Amino acid sequence: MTAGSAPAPAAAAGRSEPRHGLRILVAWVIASAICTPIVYYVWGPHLPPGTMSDSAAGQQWDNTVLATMATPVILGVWIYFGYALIFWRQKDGDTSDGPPIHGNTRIALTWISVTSAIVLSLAAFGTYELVVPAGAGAGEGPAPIWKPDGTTLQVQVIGQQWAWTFRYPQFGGMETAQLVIPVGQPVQFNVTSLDVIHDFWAYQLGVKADANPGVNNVAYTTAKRTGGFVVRCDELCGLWHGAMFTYGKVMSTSAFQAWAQQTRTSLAPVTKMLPAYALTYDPTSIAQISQAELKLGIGGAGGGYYPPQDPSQP
Ligand SMILES: [Cu+2]
Repeated sequence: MTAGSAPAPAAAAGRSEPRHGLRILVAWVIASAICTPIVYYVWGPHLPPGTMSDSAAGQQWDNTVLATMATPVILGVWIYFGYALIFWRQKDGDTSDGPPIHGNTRIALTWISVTSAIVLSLAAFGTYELVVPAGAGAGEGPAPIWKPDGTTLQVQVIGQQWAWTFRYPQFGGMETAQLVIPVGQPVQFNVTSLDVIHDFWAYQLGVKADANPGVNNVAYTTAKRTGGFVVRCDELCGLWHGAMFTYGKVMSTSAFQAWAQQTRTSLAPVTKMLPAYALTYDPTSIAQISQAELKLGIGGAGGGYYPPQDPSQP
């Protein structure tokens, strides 16, 4: 309450101001030593998008590194802010300005070198992570520079308002509403659209590639374990954009082969009517096919372009 009790001797002494910088530094070092390993080891393995594929695992690793590097930075801001709130509060009745501070070369140099080191190392890390994991699960356009080793299973992803279909050129060009891939084999997604701009997002696989009409956009991934994953459209594409999702499956190699052969056989009559497999399609000719399918009484009410579902399939 009384203005003079504690600060008076300090003010009188002039130099006995506590070493604020050292206090903040000690608090920051202790907090960082505790929190940074927690972020890396405890939070990191739970960061999205998980580890279902190599591209997903790569993205999780990126997120873990970024979160770990951000931890001391955020703690520095918070601790400085908290310290300032507690110890540098304006005293009651004190309406004077603080002293002008300028020309602290040590602080300026430290600030410039530390922030430069952080930003440049992140730029190097980001570039390396784009190149080395061979595609990182993102669409690389029609002529990818970085490709995975080994034989790839090719799956064409076709977006249209408002559904995804998938063509398998290595299985006779069949087109199905089911996305099934084998575990352990590199998959090459060739992503395109028949109408507006969509975005193919297989979340748990860490694959995300724009689906543009007239464009073949290539993305790679290799699934690391079997199971289901979600496929969404991630580009606002019209009235039913929010309903444009489906579920995909990663199967064992033998189960995938069995599924693919069976589907190829059951879809054979429809496959014959489809346009030949191509990297992009002319939507005007597809509309004619759709009408022809309707006349023949095959295909669904949603435009007739979708192959009928095999009810024995899950
Ligand atoms: Cu869409």
